[in-house]
Amino acid sequence: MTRVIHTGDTHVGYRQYHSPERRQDFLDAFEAVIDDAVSGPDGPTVDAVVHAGDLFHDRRPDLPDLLGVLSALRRLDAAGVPFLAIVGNHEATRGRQWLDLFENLGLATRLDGDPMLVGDAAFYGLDHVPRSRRDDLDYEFTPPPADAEATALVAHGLFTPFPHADWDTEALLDAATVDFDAALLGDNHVADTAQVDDTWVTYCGSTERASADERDARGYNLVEFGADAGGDAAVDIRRRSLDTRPFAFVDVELRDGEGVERVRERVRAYDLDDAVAVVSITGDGDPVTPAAVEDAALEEGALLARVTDHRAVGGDAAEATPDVDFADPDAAVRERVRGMDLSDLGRRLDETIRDDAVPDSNVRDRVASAVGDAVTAGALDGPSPTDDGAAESDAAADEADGTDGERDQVSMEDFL
Ligand SMILES: [Mn+2]
Repeated sequence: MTRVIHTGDTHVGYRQYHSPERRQDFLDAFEAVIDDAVSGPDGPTVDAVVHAGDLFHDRRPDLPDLLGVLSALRRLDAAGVPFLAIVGNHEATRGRQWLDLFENLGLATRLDGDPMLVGDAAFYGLDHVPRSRRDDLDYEFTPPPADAEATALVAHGLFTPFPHADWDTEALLDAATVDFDAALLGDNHVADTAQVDDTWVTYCGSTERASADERDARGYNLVEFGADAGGDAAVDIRRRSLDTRPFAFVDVELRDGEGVERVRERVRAYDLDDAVAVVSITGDGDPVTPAAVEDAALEEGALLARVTDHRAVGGDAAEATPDVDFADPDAAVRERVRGMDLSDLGRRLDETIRDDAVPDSNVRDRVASAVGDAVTAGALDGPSPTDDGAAESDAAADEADGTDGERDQVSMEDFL
């Protein structure tokens, strides 16, 4: 029998609501998972920790986050528990990945089309692949060793039959040259499990709330691979919850004549000690100043408050406005953009332009490089943008030296 922790979507380095405490929370959640892996009464509780992508929130994590992850991986390594991982969409770069650095240090194994045997289960990996390049995938995997009793594919993307899916699991499993017993997935932050034909397909969920609609308790999967009485592979998937930052979801429906005092009263009814207060206002009533609501939450001991007014502005006749997130408009925009049908290139450009960590002076180069990259990948039709030679030469240079083209930022290459 082989027993693993299946985790993912850790998003270490995410400074949610611009809060340094929240940023620490994401690293703490990763450490809590590692704690659970190494600290059974008789040593490690599992044979491996499997990470399904988005370990980091960003391609260029800051040093404290890197060092935090490194030290957690060292603890795992010292306990003799392998860390098997793939690359998610948040951390994907062209060229080398942080995961390659960890592998280089002997602290991780990057899963791919070749089997990685742990106990009697063989693990394979499929990094996140943008939609535009999926048609080229052949899903060819090296057959498992004869003594493997079970096979699992670790993949990052939005797979059917779960919500927001754009990647057909059934088609993937049909095309795959290995008959997988389980698919351990990342990307969708909602934990869920289903069966597709004979394969168990499961999302482990995120380990901290990366957005305010992640209301359920956070956690990870504990997955056991064994053989049933008939000798066929048996897969057992259980949820384990994590003790994360408390969130208080305060939903207030205002009636005519009610206003900020009613909202403040509702906020005060919650235990907000060190909590993130997520206040949502619907209904009618008077205009509400978010700052006045935030003050009430902070007086109750909340770490921070986020107030969203879902009501129409400008009277009954006005159309409902998009939800505005006063505490973190950037996150609100990101959520909406994610819901739109943008091409991968569009999304990359949007990320680049929006990313605070990219100095303004670098945006032009990065956009040019992203466009050049898309041209190289054949994602765009028509002639290449020859009016901007930088695009192609940048991309070509990056291909050649395997860097991300940003030597003035902390880069993985500085560590290799
Ligand atoms: Mn994610």
